[in-house]
Amino acid sequence: MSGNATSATVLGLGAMGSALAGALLTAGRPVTVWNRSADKTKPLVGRGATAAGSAAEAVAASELVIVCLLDDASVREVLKTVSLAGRTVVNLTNGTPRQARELAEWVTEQGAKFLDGGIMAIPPMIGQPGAFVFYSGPKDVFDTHRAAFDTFGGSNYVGEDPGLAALHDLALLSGMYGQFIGVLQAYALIRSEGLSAVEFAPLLGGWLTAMSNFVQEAAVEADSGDYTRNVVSNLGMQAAAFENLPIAAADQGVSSELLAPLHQLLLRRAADGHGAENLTSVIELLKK
Ligand code: FVH
Repeated sequence: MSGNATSATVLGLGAMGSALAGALLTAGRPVTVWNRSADKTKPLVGRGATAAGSAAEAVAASELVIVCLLDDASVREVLKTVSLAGRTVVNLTNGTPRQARELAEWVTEQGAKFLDGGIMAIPPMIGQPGAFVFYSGPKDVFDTHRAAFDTFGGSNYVGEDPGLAALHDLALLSGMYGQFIGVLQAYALIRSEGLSAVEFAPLLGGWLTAMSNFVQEAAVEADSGDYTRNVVSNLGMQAAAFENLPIAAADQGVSSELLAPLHQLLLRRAADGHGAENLTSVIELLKK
């Protein structure tokens, strides 16, 4: 095997792959990089990285191969051109649990070890406090390379099943996009009267913080399936109040399409006789 214990190869030098390679360089590790568009290797070469002429050459350079491409299809496309035997492939490309499990199986068949990961950071956060990455796959493989992973941010190992990192990643992103939906709708409503979103922002931030207990309270109910305890603001009341959101939006010339799915679920759950429960009981309608 070529390379040494502390070297790493990074396939994919988009915004995130470049940040990952940069963090490894900052930590003093020898790094070999490859990108489909070769010009993106230049800034990293300027910092000491070695640019490989092909993905195969890059994979040959290090036992540890970090993959950060656009999506599962691009990962498959690149990996099928290289020899993976004896390598450890760590896929930090965003994907689904099923994609991770299928890729794990294929990579293992090629004679390589595999971990999947989910990056919970934007590129400038890599190597900074607050960044963290989920990993799943064989624990001994995670332990072997943990020091390299820690250069990216916190390393959060979530289990042997390779699909679990993507599951955790997508669950957090679901929460994030749910919050983004609310923020976008709030600002569209405020702007419909020409008011300043910037001036309104502290009110919104404070309100979301005040409501953040919901995260923990809903978790307890989601686990137990009991939505009847400590009911303060019941679902029926909230379904009725929610009605005003699309009506007001229409009056203000604002679309309510971001709100419509939750509105429909609240109405269905209330019609099914669960109006006296907590709003969390909508989860029952999300289960298939
Ligand atoms: N950037 C972010 O905020 C998020 C944070 C959380 C994790 N995501 C995921 O990270 C993956 C990479 O994201 P990125 O930000 O680096 O994305 P781009 O800057 O668009 O770079 C894409 C790279 O993928 C290469 N690529 C695309 N298709 C192919 C292909 N068919 N064959 C080979 N390489 C391909 C592309 O190459 P090039 O266009 O420069 O030649 C870039 O290297 C991603 O899964 C995020 O969801 C980022």
